[in-house]
Amino acid sequence: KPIDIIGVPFDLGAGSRGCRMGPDAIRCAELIQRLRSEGREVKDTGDIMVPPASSEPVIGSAKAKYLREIVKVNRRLYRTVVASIQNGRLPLILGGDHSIAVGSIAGAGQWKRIGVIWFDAHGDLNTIQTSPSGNVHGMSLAASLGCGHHALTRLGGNQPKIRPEHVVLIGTRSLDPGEEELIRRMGIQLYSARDVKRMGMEEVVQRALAAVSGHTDGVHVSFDMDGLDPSAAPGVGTPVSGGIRLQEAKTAMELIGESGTLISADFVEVNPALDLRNRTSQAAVELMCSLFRMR
Ligand code: DIR
Ligand code: MN
Ligand code: MN
Ligand code: MN
Repeated sequence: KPIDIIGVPFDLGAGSRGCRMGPDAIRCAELIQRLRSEGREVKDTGDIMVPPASSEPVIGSAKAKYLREIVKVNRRLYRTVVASIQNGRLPLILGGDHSIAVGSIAGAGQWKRIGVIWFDAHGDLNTIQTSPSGNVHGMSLAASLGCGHHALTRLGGNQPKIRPEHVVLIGTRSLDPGEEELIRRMGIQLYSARDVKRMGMEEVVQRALAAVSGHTDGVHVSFDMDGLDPSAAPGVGTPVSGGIRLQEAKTAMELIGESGTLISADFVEVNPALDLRNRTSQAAVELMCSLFRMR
């Protein structure tokens, strides 16, 4: 399928500013040229419009910073992703912080039953009740599962956008107590960074694909660059040591690409203001080339 690049220059869901520059930094790492030299047809659709920050991050009592802005961006992204898929194309979303996965997953799941593979150091399974920070990028996977503030869970329809048995986390190594609880309660499959070291990425991805693509129409990949070890991806807002190696992640992308199940993908949390010579964008481009390699 031809690829639609969709930039989302938005960082109000994160605790630190700067990943709004992610889409352009990834373009500067020659994403389009590299995907074309992999033989893919690519259209850069540009960036979606993002609202400015209100003066107060928290309005009312809901403990979710910039919730209004986040809902606005995600509604636009949701519509853009739906249109791209309806046109027979494959949306490739460039973040931006991970709160935008709410819109991309709602869009990808609009007509299809999707599974999700979520690469991240974190779970992003907090709700306004459990979040220690109030940052919505730590709540987006929970919202897609139907848990959390209704402004997020009802975006693109009232139903949960994904089922817990069709979600797999990979690379996890920093979970809050409320997230652990949700994982246990919903029975979500998780392969920590240590599990990847112990079992090998091939085994992990085979198991993940079996879970997410068995009873679904296809797979959405959501890749938080902090899932990688900080030595490979230093330009992220919340680095955690002991992450997965770039080569391991490329293997994962190749296996998912080869499976032929991909519906859409997002690559998020690239923060050029914290990066070293755009290394994190370069790593993201390597991963996308592996995912979209023609076979
Ligand atoms: C933390 C950090 N669990 C939170 N989450 C991050 O604020 O909810 N997710 N950084 O990517
Ligand atoms: Mn993360
Ligand atoms: Mn199933
Ligand atoms: Mn994340």
